[in-house]
Amino acid sequence: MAEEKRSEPTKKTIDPVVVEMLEKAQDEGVSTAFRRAEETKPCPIGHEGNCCKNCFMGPCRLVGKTTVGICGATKETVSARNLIRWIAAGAAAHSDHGRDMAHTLLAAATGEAPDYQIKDEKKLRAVAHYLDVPEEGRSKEEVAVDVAKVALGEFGRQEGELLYVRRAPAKRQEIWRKLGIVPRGIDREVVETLHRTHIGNDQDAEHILLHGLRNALADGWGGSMLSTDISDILFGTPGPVAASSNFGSLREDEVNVVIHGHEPTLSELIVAAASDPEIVEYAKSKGAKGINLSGICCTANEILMRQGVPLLGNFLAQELAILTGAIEAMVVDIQCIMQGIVEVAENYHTKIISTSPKAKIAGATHIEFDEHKAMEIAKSILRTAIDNFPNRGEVHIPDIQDRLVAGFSHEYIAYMLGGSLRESFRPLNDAIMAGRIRGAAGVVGCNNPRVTHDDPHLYIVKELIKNDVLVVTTGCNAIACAKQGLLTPEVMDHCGPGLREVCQAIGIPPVLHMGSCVDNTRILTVVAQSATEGGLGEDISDLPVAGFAPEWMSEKAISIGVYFVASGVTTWMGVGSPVAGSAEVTRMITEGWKEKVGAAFYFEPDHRKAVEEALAHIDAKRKALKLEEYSPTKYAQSKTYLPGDYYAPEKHGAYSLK
Ligand code: BF8
Repeated sequence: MAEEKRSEPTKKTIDPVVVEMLEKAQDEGVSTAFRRAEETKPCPIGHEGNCCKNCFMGPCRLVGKTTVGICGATKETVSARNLIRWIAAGAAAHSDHGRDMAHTLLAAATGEAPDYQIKDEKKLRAVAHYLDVPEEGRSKEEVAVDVAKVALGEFGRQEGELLYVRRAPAKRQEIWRKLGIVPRGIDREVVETLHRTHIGNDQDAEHILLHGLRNALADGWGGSMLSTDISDILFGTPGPVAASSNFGSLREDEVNVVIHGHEPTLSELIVAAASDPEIVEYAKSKGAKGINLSGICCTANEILMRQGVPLLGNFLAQELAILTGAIEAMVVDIQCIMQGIVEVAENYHTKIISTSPKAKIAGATHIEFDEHKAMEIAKSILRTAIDNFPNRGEVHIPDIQDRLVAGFSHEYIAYMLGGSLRESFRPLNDAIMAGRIRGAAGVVGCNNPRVTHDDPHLYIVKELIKNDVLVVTTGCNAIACAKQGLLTPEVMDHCGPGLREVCQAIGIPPVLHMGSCVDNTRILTVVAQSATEGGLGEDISDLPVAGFAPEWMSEKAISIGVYFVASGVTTWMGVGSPVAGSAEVTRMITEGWKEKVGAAFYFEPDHRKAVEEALAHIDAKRKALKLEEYSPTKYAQSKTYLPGDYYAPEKHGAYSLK
């Protein structure tokens, strides 16, 4: 065992499984991101956005007496450039994912990818409508070919406006047009960000940041939204599904395959292949009872939402899962995959299998995915995992598991609120107007070992529901919530009385899991429809809503945060500010953006303060709408009623695990 100072795992996480596995890592001398975060302090200059490395006269560090770079670029210019480069990279990642989904749809519709089908024809026809593709009297394949081609055209569009911009409320579109920030083409805005931030180009911070808004919108109302829609067309629009979470979902007597990354194209096929009798028999021939799938990061969310596959853990759990010694293969594709997993896997029998032509990892086994022979490749991956089962050594699976209900697409939310004859957001608006629901918040985003793992995520969600704020969640926040049982209907007993009444009436948890990070666009659709439904103003910025990414770390999180702000949702990012070095840029993205797009972009490392500010913001929006002042004692005050008086949830069984 390596000689090292024993740290206190409890300060690193609030997840007991992670505590247990960090102890094991320490005992076995295995390096994890938690330990590396302790050993590698962030560069204080880059951390605050004061480092410019866009040319080789530098990098210029704008600290102390140095207030400008060699070219004369000011702190404001450098800070703004750095921020919008984050947006460009985040938007590129989401949108390239969306592009791949469009290619898969095209190949599925033409029969070139026979393992994929159009599972949701209703959604296909709805998307066709948004993309001006005629659908009446045409076969689903004909429509799908055109939908895929128009979608691909949106990436390379040079002029005009992205078609999905029309899905935003009219008033919001006007704001964007007036500011000149309607995205013209998805790729175009990313390229223009890189161009503008090249040495000697755009040097007015405010002007630079305006393009940042446009670039982020190209992600939210472009690449990401297309990605979600096409995933639904190919794999089905999610509806409620019960499943489990955390490491207790691993099985000692089965071949454990963990799917990690982001694109559902491969993972959906692996799920299908895992129940193929030939593959199951093969697993049995190696001494296993079967194949047990689980997921990490957003792939986990994708296959949970549609297939009920358990969530093993969020971003910071990926290395720790391997330490169980119980995983035969960790199959990865793109994004949020730590290079560190290969080194951890060297200590155990786990095979890391990379699959994307875009992402190889030195030391991993590469089985390249090709949608044209998807099932064959999925089976070959599973056989590789099965072959590894006899190599297992000692296994340590923490006996902790929680239950969850996920699958809340915006389509399902409209259906559950309005019923099949009148799918609608009207009841949501009515509940907000009546003050039963004080407001709504999206709590999303990553893990970051610079803060106590899952703590800010869960604190914020619990405080919000306690204060009658309905929460929608995606990404790694959703997984954090799942692991704490916050995605179960029983949690309604811990929320404010008004919100509880609404949850009881509909039979939903107060925290709704809406999917992966690209599925944040489902939240955009909810707020857009809520704003146009009537009674809560005319624009998204009128709504009593807020956004949070309490443990953000990725460029994608910045892009998401900014497209929410550009859409009118004031958003609080945790951890720290990448533009802290420039008071002027900080002012521009807070007060400045509030004036321009009606919403501010805050970086607030104190999550307690962030919640207080967000609740005050929600109340101010209620006041501006002339709604009745929120009161926590207005609803459900009858002392004769206790939850469970009339109805015993345990007898119902709808949410219980199989
Ligand atoms: O896209 S929340 S750590 S997994 S970046 Fe990554 Fe962040 Fe998790 Fe999904 Ni999103």
